Amino acid sequence: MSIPVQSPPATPETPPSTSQVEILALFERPLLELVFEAAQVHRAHHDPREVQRSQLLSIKTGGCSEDCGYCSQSAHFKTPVEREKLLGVDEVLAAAAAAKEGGSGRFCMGAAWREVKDGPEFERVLDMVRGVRELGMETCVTLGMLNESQAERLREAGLDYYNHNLDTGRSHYDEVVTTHSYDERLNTLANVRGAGLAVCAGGILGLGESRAQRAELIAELASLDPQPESVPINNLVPIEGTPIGGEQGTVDWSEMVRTVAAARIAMPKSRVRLSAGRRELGEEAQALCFLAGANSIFTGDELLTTPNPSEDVDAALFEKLGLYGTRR
Ligand code: SAM
Ligand code: DTB
Ligand code: SF4
Repeated sequence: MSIPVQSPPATPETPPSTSQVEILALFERPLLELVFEAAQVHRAHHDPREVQRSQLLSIKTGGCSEDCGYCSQSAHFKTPVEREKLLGVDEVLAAAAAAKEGGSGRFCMGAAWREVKDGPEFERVLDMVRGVRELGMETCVTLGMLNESQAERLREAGLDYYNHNLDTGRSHYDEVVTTHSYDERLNTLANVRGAGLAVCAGGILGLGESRAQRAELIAELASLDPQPESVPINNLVPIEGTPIGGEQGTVDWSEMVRTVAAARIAMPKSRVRLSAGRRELGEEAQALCFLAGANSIFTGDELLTTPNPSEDVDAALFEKLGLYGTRR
């Protein structure tokens, strides 16, 4: 008798990790139950009235070689954003001084680069970091991918945080970007951590991802060891001319609240930043996000290329909610 030969199973999809399953279970809970649990975790690790404030500046705008499907600065899409060269150090330091005056404790400088290249422009960014440090502010940059020695040089210049987002779940990444990989993002985060810098890593909602892929993103961030000190959660700001901005729009406010809550429970000690998209969220949804554990925001009228609530609007909201802004 011949033994029937079994054909191998069809290539399985990567099974979800245990933590992804656990985090997805959080997303599936009744919203207010989830918010209550997240608020308890938040209170166990943080002063719930305190919200840290950072301010952004785009130091090099547009013309980026990458094709991130949501981004106003990609050279692949015709968007309203005009290209600008790398700013001068004096202009950046003037903006940082104004941000400090406005109550921000951290100044975050963003460049529309695929990666850092050694040379005069990187030297200029190092001078910006030194200058912002001398103003007594915390420093953060987001410059795309970087290698170990560049991370080391940034740390020596006085950099505190490096921002590099995973943006979405691994299984959705190729739908969003084709010019670099998820593993390249993780490799940069490893170089940042290896140089002793603090890690700022988060993502965006509204890229056409499923709820399971949102849970995948939070699980991936929470699995970084140590966990990121800072976790920005952005709601997509739809940009005219981009492939994602046109079609899919932003997610419902309740999904933003769920994601903040899941991030708070999975990363209890991190600062969870309610980042891009606050204008569209409105006061009530922001209030729920703060209750669910968001404890950091970007301040100032502009993010990188899009508007953000002005300082007086935020001050009125904080007053109403009994929150206070902190620099650290
Ligand atoms: N080029 C660098 C990089 O990609 O890491 C730094 C700048 S990039 C603009 C920084 C982050 O901003 C992105 O990773 C993404 O999470 C966020 N972002 C960009 N465009 C956005 C949009 N339209 N809505 C929400 N977040 C956005
Ligand atoms: C982050 O997570 N969000 C910020 C910062 N890190 C660099 C950027 C938001 C950009 C929003 C779209 C824009 O202004 O171009
Ligand atoms: Fe370039 Fe960053 Fe925009 Fe991607 S997100 S296109 S890497 S600036």
